[in-house]
Order: sequence, then C-alpha cells, then structure tokens
Amino acid sequence: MTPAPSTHTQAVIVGTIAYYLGKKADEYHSHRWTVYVRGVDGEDLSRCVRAVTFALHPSFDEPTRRLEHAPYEVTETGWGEFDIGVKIEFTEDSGAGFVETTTPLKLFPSAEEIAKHGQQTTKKPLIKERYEEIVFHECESGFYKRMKGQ
Ligand code: SLL
Repeated sequence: MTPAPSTHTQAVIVGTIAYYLGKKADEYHSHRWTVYVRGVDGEDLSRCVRAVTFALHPSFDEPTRRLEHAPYEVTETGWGEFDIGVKIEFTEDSGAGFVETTTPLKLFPSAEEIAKHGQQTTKKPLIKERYEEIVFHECESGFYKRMKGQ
C-alpha cells in the first residue's frame, strides 16, 4: 500500500505597518513603512520558503525586491498608498511552487479610525495585515519532517 500523501498547513501573516514621520516628514516622505510576510507564531519561514518578492509601485527605485532569506520584509519611506505585489516561492521539496497575492499599503487612517483613536501621531503605527493558510498537499517526507520539527 502506498502511504497517503503528507499534508502540512503553514499559517502566515501578510501585511504592512506604517509610521507617520511627523516633524521629519516632507512632501515625498510622509511615512516610514514595512511590508512583511512572517510565520503566524514567529516560526522560521525559511523552512518552506525559498524567496519572497515584493513588487512596489514603480515610483520606487528598483521596485522589484526579492528576498532569499528571512526576515521577508522591505522598509521604505514614501507618501502614497498602493497595492504591493507579493510572490512567495516555496522550497523545491514542498511540491508547491509559488503563490501570488497583493497586500494594500495603508498610510492614512480613515475618518472612522481618527474618530476612534485620535489623529495620527508618530507613535501609533497603522497596521493592516491578514492571515493566510498555505496548504502543502504533496510534500516529500523530508519536507514534512522539517516542518513538523522532527
Ligand atoms: C497614489 N496610486 O497616487 C498611488 C501611488 C505611490 C507612492 C502611490 C514613492 C516615494 C519615493 C511613493 O511613495 N510612491 O519616491 O521615494 O496615491
């Protein structure tokens, strides 16, 4: 009998965190922000990730940023919001290839958020993140054991 294919689920967080620069802000650099992909409990994603590529707005220098090592994040300063492309490539033995998604960079609180939390300050970051589950269906046993920490 052939063994059932091993399935492993990895929970990840994809998102952005943005700080208003306050007195240090200028016309083109009102915020400092970071876009990231990380394990939901801070697990080391390099066990299953080969690279993460973030596609920034073309107004940034070298807008395609490929990271082959953790932490999978990019920090920049800027003035505007846009959707950031996120491509996550998995290790060869995961049997999964890659996934592509986008994450919205949010710099400015909505009127509702301002009503609730007050005006934006340099101390309170704006975080916009979401939880995703990646299911590896046909992983090799080496991959499966590594992911389970065996
Ligand atoms: C907007 N559609 O108009 C968006 C574009 C682009 C933001 C936002 C570049 C900073 C830099 C930057 O912040 N671009 O050049 O250093 O709101």
